[in-house]
Amino acid sequence: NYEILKSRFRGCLLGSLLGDCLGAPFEGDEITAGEKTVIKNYLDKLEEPNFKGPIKRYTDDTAMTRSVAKALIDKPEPDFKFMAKLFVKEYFLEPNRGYGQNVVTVFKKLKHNKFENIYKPASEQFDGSGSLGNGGAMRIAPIALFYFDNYNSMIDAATKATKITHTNPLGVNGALLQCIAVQESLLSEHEVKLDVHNFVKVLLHRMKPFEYEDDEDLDGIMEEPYREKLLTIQNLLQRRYDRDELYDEILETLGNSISAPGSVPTAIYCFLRACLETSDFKKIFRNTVEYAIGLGGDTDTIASMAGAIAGAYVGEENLNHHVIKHCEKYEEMIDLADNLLASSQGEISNK
Ligand code: F2R
Ligand code: MG
Ligand code: MG
Ligand code: MG
Repeated sequence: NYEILKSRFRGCLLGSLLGDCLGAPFEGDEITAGEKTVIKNYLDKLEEPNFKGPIKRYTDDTAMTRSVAKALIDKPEPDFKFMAKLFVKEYFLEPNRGYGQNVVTVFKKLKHNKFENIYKPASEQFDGSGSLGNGGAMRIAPIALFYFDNYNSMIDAATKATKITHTNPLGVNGALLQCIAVQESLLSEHEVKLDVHNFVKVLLHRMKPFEYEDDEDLDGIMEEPYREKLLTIQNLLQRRYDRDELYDEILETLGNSISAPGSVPTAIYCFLRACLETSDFKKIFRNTVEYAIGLGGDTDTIASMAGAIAGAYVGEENLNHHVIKHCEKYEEMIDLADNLLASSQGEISNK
């Protein structure tokens, strides 16, 4: 159904934007119990219809997500050189969006070498091991949307889009896991309560081939880090908790870092935890984002990834529109979502 998909596409991209804009002020923070109340009050305030405040700026997470979406809209037969050019163009237009030092090296090399080999600069990062940062995962949502009805093409495109900056298997597989999670949540029906345990089972099953394939590359490191983390999520979800119980354990086992393995499973957990707590869709979205920011560390990115997953599930109408209006360029995000849907249905070949 087109209207349902439209709502889910919008929910996903707005959720991603909202998580980035609202999480960004806390990036790098260690969050104390007192600060959790500050975050709650901050979100409550933004939900007030008449609250006026400065526009919440987005960061690199959204800048790159927008480029991925634009690339797919303009070139529905995917063109990853074009995507790389959009990343670089966007960076040089607005370098002060909170990009990491290392990824900037990739952008400069791509430009310097005139995009001759779009995967070479990334493969040279970190002494040739490639980046395992979460920069691939943080921008992947538009690929999950565009290829919502074509799993194999989605995996292929997600891999190629990620390798422009992140070639380490942990960086790539983190982006794949986030992509799969967004697609799974997009396609989950509203008629029955989301089965969180089955959701994790699906992810475990889908990640298997990628982690086996990478065994040799990961020589000496944990062989199936993402599947191990998914098992941890399963365990955490099965245990009784109240709001703050398990907090330290989540930080210890899932993490809140700038690395893909230390943030993608955490984002997924934030969403599933919220689904366990309530069946009110509005609360699922709000609680997902609030919990993600409350974990501290890479707050913009974890809240953005969690927001994309939650938004794809609950749909636009369950995001608070007063909050959305505080986020920079939210109208453009809605247009991107609509064009992405039209483009994925073959309705516009060029826009
Ligand atoms: N860059 C940031 N945030 C830090 C900026 C400081 C902050 N504003 C503050 O002062 O509070 N945010 C944005 O970057 C993250 C995405 O990063 P990306 O694009 O993956 O970058 P990079 O540099 O490739 O990787 C991130 C770090 O991971 C470690 N790392 C990666 N690969 C490694 C390897 N093979 N070996 C060892 N370490 C590796 C490095 O420390 C990298 O710097 C998002 O949070 C986005 O919001
Ligand atoms: Mg950022
Ligand atoms: Mg990098
Ligand atoms: Mg970040």
